[in-house]
Amino acid sequence: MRIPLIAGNWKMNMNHESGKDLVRKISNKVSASDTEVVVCCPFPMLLEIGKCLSDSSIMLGAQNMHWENSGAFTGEISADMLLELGVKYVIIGHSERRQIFLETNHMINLKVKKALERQIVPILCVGELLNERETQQTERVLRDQLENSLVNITTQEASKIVIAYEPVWAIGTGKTATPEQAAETIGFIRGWLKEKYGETLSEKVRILYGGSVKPDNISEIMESPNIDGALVGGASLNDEDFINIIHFQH
Ligand code: G2H
Repeated sequence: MRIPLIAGNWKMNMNHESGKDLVRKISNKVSASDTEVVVCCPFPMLLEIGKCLSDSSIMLGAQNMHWENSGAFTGEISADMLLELGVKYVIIGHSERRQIFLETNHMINLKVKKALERQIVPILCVGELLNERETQQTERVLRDQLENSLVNITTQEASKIVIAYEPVWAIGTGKTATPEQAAETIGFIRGWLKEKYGETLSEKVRILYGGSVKPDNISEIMESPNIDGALVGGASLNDEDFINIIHFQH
């Protein structure tokens, strides 16, 4: 059985005060339940947000990390630095990192490997651009991203990964993939996992949907048995919206 996961991605939003206020409100309403909840806040807030979450079942996540342990990498953050702050999850290869900061599948692969080595759960993001979907290249693009981001990742390591399918054209645009598109594409990803790592592994890995997830579309997205949760951007910045997404099944 895969435990559902709802992860909030604050991106470059909030400050210490608004962030602490938000997580206090969320943790008051979210008890340890059958859904895991992660809050991925900006680096400078990890310490304080982590303290606010210390008595809660909500886990702390980061939005990126570097693959080296230490060294001359100005502006970068290592896995060990994240561990010191209590980080349990890290988003890797978000489309904004791929597109704006030109991260390649090779860099993403190194990050996934390092996160796994340090026992931080990587949330590996994959997804196609609008023109790729319109020209029927979605599966080719996803296969390429998955194959190259998971080079040298063993079956045992792969069982720890979370994959987030985020169609780039649905991110922050208010457009959501239809439940059928999300289910079909996530079904393809699970099929790829089965081909590469076997059926047992493919049934273990959690696959999330991301892209304009809101309280009013989460139930239909989660109808597919292949979809194990959501990576939520904009709606994770509002306590009521995020709580309603977490509690969607009730
Ligand atoms: C996709 C998502 C969270 P939003 O980036 O990763 O953001 O929900 O705002 O589309």
